[in-house]
Amino acid sequence: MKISKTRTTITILMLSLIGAHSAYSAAISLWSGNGNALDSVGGNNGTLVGDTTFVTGIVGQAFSLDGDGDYIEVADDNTLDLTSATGVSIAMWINPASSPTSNRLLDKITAGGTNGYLLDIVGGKLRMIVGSTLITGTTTIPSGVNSHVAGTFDGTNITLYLNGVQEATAAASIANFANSNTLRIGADSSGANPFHGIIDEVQLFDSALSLSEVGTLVPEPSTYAFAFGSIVLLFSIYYKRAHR
Ligand SMILES: [Ca+2]
Ligand SMILES: [Ca+2]
Ligand SMILES: [Ca+2]
Repeated sequence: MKISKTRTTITILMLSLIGAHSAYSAAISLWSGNGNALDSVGGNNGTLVGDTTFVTGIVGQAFSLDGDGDYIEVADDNTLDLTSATGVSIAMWINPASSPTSNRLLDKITAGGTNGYLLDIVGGKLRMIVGSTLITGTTTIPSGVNSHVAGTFDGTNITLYLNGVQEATAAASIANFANSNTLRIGADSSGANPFHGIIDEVQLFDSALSLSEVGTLVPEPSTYAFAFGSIVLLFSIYYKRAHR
């Protein structure tokens, strides 16, 4: 009786961990940086520009950009022309090699224009632009540290998240939300404002992620390994006690 109850508890715990990922919104594109610039969920494969390369990242390998002419380029596609009807979310891991100042993270907007969306760093802080509205975070992004950054737009509001914590939110109005620009990771539409450092697991969604959905993207793999290890340890302790 005791072991059956324990097994039920363990099963629920493990299913919760698995379900934490599967029940949430799916990205339309994921550039994992695992040795190539391919989109592992959509058809929006990228190409490397400059001497962009790969290094050990947060999840497998990551894009490594030297801040001088390096970025990832993705051809325009209708699936990337997101609208206020669907919303948009951008999420990724970054680890700046030097103190970030003005650095594009993901860009699908004409530089200085109002026809798309971007997530970048300005004045060392996270920023998202959707159409004509911009919002800036409050925390200075550190260099040499993994930070998870995300920006969401639900058709009404833009919200920024740093490491799963909400940074800022503001109402946004969108006039024109589609363009023929190349999508770029690590530079703007003219190749300027380059990012210097590591970018990993870049995800683009055609919906607004919730706070809890952003939260599921944040734990680093070592955190999952620790959680899984803890459950296995607990199970073995309960199992041994039940069979004494
Ligand atoms: Ca990766
Ligand atoms: Ca370079
Ligand atoms: Ca287009």
